[in-house]
Amino acid sequence: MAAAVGVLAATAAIGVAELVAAFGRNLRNPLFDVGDRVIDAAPSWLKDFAISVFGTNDKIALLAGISILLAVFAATIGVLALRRRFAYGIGGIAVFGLIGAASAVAGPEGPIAILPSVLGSLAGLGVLAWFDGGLTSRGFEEDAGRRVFLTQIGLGFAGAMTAGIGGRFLSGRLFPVNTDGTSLPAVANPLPELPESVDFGIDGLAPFQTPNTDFYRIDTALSVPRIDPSTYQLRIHGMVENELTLSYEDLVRRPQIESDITLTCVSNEVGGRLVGNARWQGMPLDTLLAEAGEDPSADQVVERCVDDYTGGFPVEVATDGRDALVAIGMNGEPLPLEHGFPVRLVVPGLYGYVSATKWLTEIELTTFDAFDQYWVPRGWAERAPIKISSRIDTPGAFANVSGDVVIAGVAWAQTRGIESVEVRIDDGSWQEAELAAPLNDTTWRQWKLPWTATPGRHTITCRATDATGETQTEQRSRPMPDGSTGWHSVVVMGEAA
Ligand SMILES: Nc1nc2c(c(=O)[nH]1)N[C@H]1C(S)=C(S)[C@@H](COP(=O)(O)O)O[C@H]1N2
Ligand SMILES: [Mo]
Repeated sequence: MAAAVGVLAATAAIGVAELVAAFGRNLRNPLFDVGDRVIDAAPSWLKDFAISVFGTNDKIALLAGISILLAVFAATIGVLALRRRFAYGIGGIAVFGLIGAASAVAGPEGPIAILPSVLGSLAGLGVLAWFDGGLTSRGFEEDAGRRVFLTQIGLGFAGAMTAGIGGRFLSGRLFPVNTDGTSLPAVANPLPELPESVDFGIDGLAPFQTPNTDFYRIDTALSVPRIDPSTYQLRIHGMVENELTLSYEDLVRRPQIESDITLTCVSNEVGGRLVGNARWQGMPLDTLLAEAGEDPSADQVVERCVDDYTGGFPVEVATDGRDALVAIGMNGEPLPLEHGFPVRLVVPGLYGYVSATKWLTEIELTTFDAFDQYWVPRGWAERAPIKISSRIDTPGAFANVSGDVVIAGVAWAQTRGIESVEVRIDDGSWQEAELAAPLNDTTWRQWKLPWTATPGRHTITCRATDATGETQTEQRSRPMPDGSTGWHSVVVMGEAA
């Protein structure tokens, strides 16, 4: 029973912290704050593992893991405090409060950021004190005492959950980030509408353009950064002649272009879904760099973000004519909060971790010798061009198939373009798939192949060749350190037609 009191104390602490956090623009629940630091400190094999096992649910898994650990600690503290000495309870809660406060105080809000941790800890202590002594004096062994206790615990949990859920509900409502009121400026030379020929429109096949709400999301931020566009600034500095500082208004007023670019995460496993295609709007990075006047001895563009994430990629990639964009729009809308509002970078042909930085605040010209971006010390490659890849979308794994079916999928080799895709049934010969029309060399291409399924179990395999003539290697490799390789296969069950 003392254990239940401990867990209730922790729940109350987190619930109150969440509620308090709702009352400041940059205040955060210490659980998220500490979680972010755990993510930053975690060894890369663990992150790699988390992404490969839980995919884009990796954060939910982390939070669940933290919650279970916390519950065990809380139960122990409860037992120690109520059965041994109350001082253990004070000590235990103080440790958590201090960890929360310490990790918060480094943030943009300054000292006031410890408020959620402090008030949360006090709530936890309050719960412990309330039950301290009461357990024994009220005679838990008697039915009446037990009923009172269980009622109080039940009410306590209800109260703590209400505070937490209320806080969640209020957060972002008290201090809304006005993305709706932000409208995209017109583009002088808008791209024509996407031709129908790029999309076969097959059920189960990823659409050519990924809707914003379906776009994969990968980042190390547990709670989405909320940047007010009215105070936003982008600084371009480092090895440049004239440092530039641009407000969101400044960026919006500059000439805009649109570009269709397929983004890919380096953590994408063979057959994985960490890839999506959008029409991005923004300004070309090379014109901004030219305006700043880059020092020719700089060889790395480093990006810094509000969540302390950093990216880094070769200067020549920014200036070789591809559409590297300081982007403010995605599929005709301002960037969604999860995808970097108000400003991010999108660079065709490079995996997202080095280039597609969200919530961007600084672009710094430097050298590869002088700086390693976020993932490099964690074992990922410094240079990260996207590898040629192809995926079977339909039929799905272990689908029952019969008669005439269409095998279809997508293939990508950004900045080279896809030349052909071949498909093999079991150990048969490679058959050339039909490709949807190419749009440009920075987007993926759909492919399809009709097939008459025969009874029994079949393995379907695909492989792509890019416009330089390179074919995907059969050799399987893990995403670490510079992207997965290998052919994607699915097993299907043929039934008599
Ligand atoms: N600020 C910030 N930007 C980031 C990241 C991050 O953790 N923080 N992750 C990168 C990674 S690994 C990828 S694959 C892309 C994914 O962009 P998306 O979430 O819009 O699909 O964002 C990149 N930009
Ligand atoms: Mo990524």
